[in-house]
Amino acid sequence: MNSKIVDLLGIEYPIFQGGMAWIADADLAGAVSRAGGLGLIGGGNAPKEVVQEQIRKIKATTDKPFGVNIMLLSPFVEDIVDLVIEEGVKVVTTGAGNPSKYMSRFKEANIKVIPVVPSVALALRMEKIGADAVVVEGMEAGGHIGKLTTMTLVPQIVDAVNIPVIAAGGIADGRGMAAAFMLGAEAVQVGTRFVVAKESNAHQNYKNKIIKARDIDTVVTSQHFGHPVRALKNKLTREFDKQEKAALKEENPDLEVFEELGRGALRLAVVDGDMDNGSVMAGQSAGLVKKEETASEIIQSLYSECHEVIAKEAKRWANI
Ligand code: TUI
Repeated sequence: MNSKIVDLLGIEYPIFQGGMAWIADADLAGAVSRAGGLGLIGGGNAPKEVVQEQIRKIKATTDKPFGVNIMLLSPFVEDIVDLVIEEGVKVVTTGAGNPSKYMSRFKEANIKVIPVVPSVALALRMEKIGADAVVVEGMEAGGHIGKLTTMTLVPQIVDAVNIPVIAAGGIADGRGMAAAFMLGAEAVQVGTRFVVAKESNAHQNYKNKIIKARDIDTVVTSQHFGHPVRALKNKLTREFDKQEKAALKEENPDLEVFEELGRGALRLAVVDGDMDNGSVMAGQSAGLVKKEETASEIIQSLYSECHEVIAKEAKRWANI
């Protein structure tokens, strides 16, 4: 198959691994890149030295293209922008905000910039200021999300912009990947299925919780205050719900409660395996994720299933 994104980045398969904070380290991203996808190191809220170590580690294990995801709400965002330029990183994705003020520096450094966008307006703005492509992420995704679904947002952005679109949110197998291509995407980004990759250092409890998850097991917290986040239901999400219900009744709710609840919660789940008090971020596709596999097996399975279902469907339409 041909894909503008494969050509733009020099990768083999039109598959990105989501730049998930705490999870997307050099081991996972390196495995994805070596398998022919685009591995991304998730900057999250990590300080410069930590991300630098991961960048140096991935460079030591592969010559294939990789990228860094810059989480724009990070207190270290300025440092991480400096870092990707200093380290000669070739691809940057951004999330959780508008990267406009860094764009000229990225472009001067010849970095391919691929912002994650939750709306047509932001996609248009990103195209105007020189983004090379956009990741269009629907609210099926895990972690911090926008309001629209992948099914409705991808085609609207495909119609609005001329740069390539990478679809994200809800894609965990070849059927979802094929559907994204039908909507006009040039590539897909997959998060939740890569959390359970063999090379992923996420705590085994985290992986098991995703593998056990059913269709209805994710919830969105902080819908009304702060940043909406999709995660697997647990004691922490129930506590968020309780605090939200209380806050909705107040005239001047104390939003610090939400900051306090969220602080350190992702680390608690990913590193310590605390499935009660940790934030077990995962997308709605968790119900589709059934087993631990290598990154290479995941990419091969996505690609071959996608090919298979497209060929099968084309056959059904061939004589019409
Ligand atoms: O960023 C993500 N997913 C994330 S970030 C994260 S860390 C975090 N944890 C708790 C609260 C907040 C962050 C966990 N998961 N995905 C990409 C994404 N970007 N989703 C939504 C957006 C987004 C939202 C608003 C992108 C741009 C945007 O622009 C607003 C503006 O300023 O125009």
